[in-house]
Amino acid sequence: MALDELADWRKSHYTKDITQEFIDKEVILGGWVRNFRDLGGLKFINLQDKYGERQITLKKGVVSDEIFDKAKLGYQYCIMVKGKVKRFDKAPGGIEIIPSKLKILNKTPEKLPIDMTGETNSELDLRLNNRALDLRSLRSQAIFEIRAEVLKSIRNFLLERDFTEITTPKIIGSATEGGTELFPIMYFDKEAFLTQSAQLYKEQLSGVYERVFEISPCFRAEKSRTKRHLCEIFTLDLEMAFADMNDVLKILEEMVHNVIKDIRKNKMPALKILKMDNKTIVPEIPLPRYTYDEILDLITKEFKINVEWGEDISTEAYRKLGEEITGYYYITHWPMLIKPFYIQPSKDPKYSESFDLQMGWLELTSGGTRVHNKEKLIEALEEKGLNPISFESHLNAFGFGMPPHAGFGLGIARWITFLCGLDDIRESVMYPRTPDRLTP
Ligand code: AMO
Repeated sequence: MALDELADWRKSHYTKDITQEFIDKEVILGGWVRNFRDLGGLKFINLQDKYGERQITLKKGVVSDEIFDKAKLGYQYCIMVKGKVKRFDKAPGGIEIIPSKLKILNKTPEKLPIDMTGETNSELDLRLNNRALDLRSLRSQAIFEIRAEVLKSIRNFLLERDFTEITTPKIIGSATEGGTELFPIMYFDKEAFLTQSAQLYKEQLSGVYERVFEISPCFRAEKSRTKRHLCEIFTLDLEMAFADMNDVLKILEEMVHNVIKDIRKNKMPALKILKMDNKTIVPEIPLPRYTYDEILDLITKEFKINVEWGEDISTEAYRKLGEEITGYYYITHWPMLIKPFYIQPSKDPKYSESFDLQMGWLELTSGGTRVHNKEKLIEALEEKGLNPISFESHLNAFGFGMPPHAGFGLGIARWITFLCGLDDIRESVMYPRTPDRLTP
């Protein structure tokens, strides 16, 4: 079968635009065949575009024989339809389109590698292998609609509060988080690295624009094969000058509250597709706050899991913690021993002015008050076994009146995983990168 040309056809609307007000009007829709039924003298096509779907109805005798015979379609064929909008209560949205013309722009193999009708769940790796197709599914569409809403809501929230959106380099000359987990690259004839976080630059820019944020990719060369780790992550990095950890805790919990309110307000259909409409609840703020010591007490005394003071909390302990504390909460004042050089020690220097935002067992964010005194920052680097010379250009910025500042980094994919009720973080990223996955 020869394919049709696009020629001068253009969509008049998206499926979402076609409401009852369009009854008897002519429209041109374009998209993919999500489903079709052939009942002999009657054919139904579910045409799907980026926003949803509409039913195209072809009844022998009502539409021309030419178009009736042409409508031999396969799943995910790319089509355009010109037709009249009619009321039909049994169709989705109470509307059907009676076509006068049909263009078949592209075809698919008879058997698709994954189920696109939503009737069965294909295995995630198979879906990821065929991601451009999989992303058209209603489930994937719902996930990425929610992701878009989260990003929009974060931006609106921060821009309204005097934050400036910054962009910082992703190719760097030395480690930002100090030490391991860097991807080396060749930068002409020199070795360079992909950035692990916007940490150093956002700190420097807090000394310029006072309140800054960036939503950008960072790269973690960890060989962690878990359902919550990626090698290319996307983080919200925020930094505030003339502020300490308490100001950051406040702005972060307000932002979380606001984002979830926006999702509930604007993305209820997507939440329903994901069966998260009753589970995505706006948290009350202020969020509960626990110190590291309090959490350690709970883990060792109540759960009887052995964690030495000064150690990170194990996955097993986090899992148990998530059963006990189900919502969002902060863990503050971590041992300085396990925090990076840029974090400010507390009055008792065993502890630090740092925090994590947790959602049940999952860590979403870490942050804290930073060291802004240049001499102290040099000492802190040395204490962590890092060479201040490698950080020379960063340290320079601290010689020019760096204000006290604090901030956080939030893993967008981890948050989406939770908000959409996903089992595996890879589903929350369009093209995930893990130790085992570099394509598509
Ligand atoms: P951290 O390294 O804790 O802090 O990263 C911040 C947040 O990013 C997410 N995250 C990840 N998500 C998926 N896969 C990974 N491999 C991964 N690693 C981290 C987590 C985490 O909480 N510069 C500091 C932040 C700051 O202090 O401002 C930083 O990068 O959700």
